[in-house]
Amino acid sequence: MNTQTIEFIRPVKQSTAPQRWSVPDVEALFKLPFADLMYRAQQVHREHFDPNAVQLSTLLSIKTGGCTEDCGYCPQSAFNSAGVEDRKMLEVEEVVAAARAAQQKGAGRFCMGAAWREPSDEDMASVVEMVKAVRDLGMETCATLGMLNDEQTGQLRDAGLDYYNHNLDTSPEFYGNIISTRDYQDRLDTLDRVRKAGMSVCSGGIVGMGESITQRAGLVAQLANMNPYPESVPINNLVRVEGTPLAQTEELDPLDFVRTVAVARITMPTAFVRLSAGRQQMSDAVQALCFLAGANSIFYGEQLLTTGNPDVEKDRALLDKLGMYPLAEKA
Ligand code: SAM
Ligand code: DTB
Ligand code: SF4
Repeated sequence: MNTQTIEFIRPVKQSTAPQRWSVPDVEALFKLPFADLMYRAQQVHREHFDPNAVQLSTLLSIKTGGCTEDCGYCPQSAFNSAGVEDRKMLEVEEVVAAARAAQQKGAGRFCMGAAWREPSDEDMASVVEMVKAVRDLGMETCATLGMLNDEQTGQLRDAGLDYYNHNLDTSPEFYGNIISTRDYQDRLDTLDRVRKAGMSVCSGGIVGMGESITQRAGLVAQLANMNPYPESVPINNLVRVEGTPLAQTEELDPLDFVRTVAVARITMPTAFVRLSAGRQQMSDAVQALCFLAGANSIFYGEQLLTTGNPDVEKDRALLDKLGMYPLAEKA
């Protein structure tokens, strides 16, 4: 990378107007020398956040498996044979008990996930009760239930849902290699409805699915050019689950994952960038690099939806070792 390319990248601006990022601009960030990229990311991160505070979200699968969508990465798709046992929706009491336990362990946000293409009216009635009950505990609430219509976004907003998670997953160009049962535009439409209803948007993607750097840059550009960009951006490292079409995908170089976090931080300065799925397979050193790159949120608790996550003691030890602390526990 020569200095000409570095000059070509737009300087970080602090402005209320959204910054438009072209895919080549974002790709140029990906190709910066590692130290330059990390320095830029740290500068942006420190302008907007306490660099030692990390937001903790606990996930719960409220309805597992048997999903009608064909997402190539997902152990819960009925098209895949990952051996995930289908489970009907949990009862409100079970969800509240899990949320209370997560809160006692220090989680600030509780995210309820369901293996649906979209929720039915009956599903919505239960989810609304769950959201209200979790909110009554004093936790931030998040849900990820698939596509939503306007009525459903209104119901969730009225129940007090703080964040709705719906990932773009990858770039528009690579998307068709991974999913065929719904379009990229469907995802953008749901995010638009969530935004219009007045909830905060949580949207990110997965890296390590065999996409090119340009396609990885395409995902980040899509997210960063949303107006406004998401408040929360989960960056997932593909969990290669046996029985899914992506199980044999070549493992991503961990430094490329770190680069993705840094680029997300630079292009979405005020977003919480979450170091999401794939942490169980990551060394402490790589996770520390992700925090340096501007990640300031993690999934917390030994289970993601169907796959594992580091246990609470391990994460506490890591945060202690790095002199970091949960956002909710900040003095
Ligand atoms: N069914 C809903 C949907 O897809 O919108 C919500 C749940 S779905 C499991 C939420 C997200 O989890 C997906 O969009 C994807 O980004 C992520 N995910 C699923 N399987 C994954 C895997 N094996 N590795 C990394 N991320 C994964
Ligand atoms: C997100 O971006 N990652 C989470 C959450 N949003 C719902 C899900 C990760 C799932 C990993 C595979 C599994 O555990 O089934
Ligand atoms: Fe279903 Fe969501 Fe998994 Fe896709 S990612 S198969 S929509 S649970």
